[in-house]
Amino acid sequence: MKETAPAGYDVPREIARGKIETVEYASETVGNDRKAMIYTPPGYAEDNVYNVLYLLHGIGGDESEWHRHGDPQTILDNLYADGKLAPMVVVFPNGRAMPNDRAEGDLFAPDKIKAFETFEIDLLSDLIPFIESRYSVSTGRENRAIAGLSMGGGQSLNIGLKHLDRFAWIGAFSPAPNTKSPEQLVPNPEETSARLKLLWLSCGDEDNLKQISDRTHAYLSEHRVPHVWYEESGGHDWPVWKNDLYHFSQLIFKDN
Ligand code: FER
Repeated sequence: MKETAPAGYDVPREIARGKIETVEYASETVGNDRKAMIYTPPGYAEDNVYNVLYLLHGIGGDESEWHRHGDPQTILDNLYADGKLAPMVVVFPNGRAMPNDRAEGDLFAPDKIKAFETFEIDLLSDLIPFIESRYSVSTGRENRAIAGLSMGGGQSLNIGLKHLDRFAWIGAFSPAPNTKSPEQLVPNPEETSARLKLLWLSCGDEDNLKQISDRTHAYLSEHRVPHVWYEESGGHDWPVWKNDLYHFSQLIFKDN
C-alpha cells in the first residue's frame, strides 16, 4: 500500500492561484459546440510555453466533474507553491462525445457508452487543435499527457496507448470496463516501452472494478512494460482520485 497525500493537500492556502474557466470549441466530430474546463497555473503568461494534461471524468460526470468533486485547482495550486509541479495547463474535456453530452438519463445506454469511444476523434481532431490555437502550449508528445478516472481512465489507456505519437504520459485512475484488453492496449510491449515516458495505473483496494486494473497490471508486468502500479486504500471514489491526481501530476513533464 502506498503513502497518501499529506494532510492539507486539498485545503486552499494564501498563495498564488491559478484560474479555472469554461470554454467552448467547435466539434466537427459531434457537429456542435462543446464545453471544456481549463485550469491555467498561477502566473500563466503567453510568453511562456506550457505542457498540457487532458484530465477526463467518469460515467456520472461531464467537463465540470473534477471541478465540482475533486477541487483540482486547489491541489495543483498547493503543489506549485511547494515547487513540485512542472508548469502545465490542465484541460477537463467532456468525454461523452454526442450531441446531448450531459450526464443524465440512463448513463449506461449503448449510445452514451459509444460516445466515450467517439471522444477519441473529438479529442484528436477538434479539442487538441483548439487548445493549441488558444493557449500558449507545446505541441510535442512529450509535452502532452492524458489521464482520467474510471471511464476516463479507460479512455486514457485506450486513446493514449494507441496514439503514442501524441501522448508520452498516460494515467489511469480506477479504469472502468471500457478499458480494452491488455493485448489490444499493448500488442507490441517493446515498442510501447520505448516510447512511454510514464504509464501510471492506480486503483483502490475496495473498488468493485479492480479486476480491470489487476489484469492490466499483470500483463504489463509479464511483458516488462515499465509502469507505476499504485494500489491504495479506498473504493471507487473521490478521495482515491484526488490522491491519484496529487501523485500523478508531480511525475509528469519531468525526468523522474
Ligand atoms: C461498467 C461499470 C462501471 C461500465 C462502466 C463503469 C462500461 C463506469 C464507472 C465510472 O465511470 O465511474 O460495467 O461499463
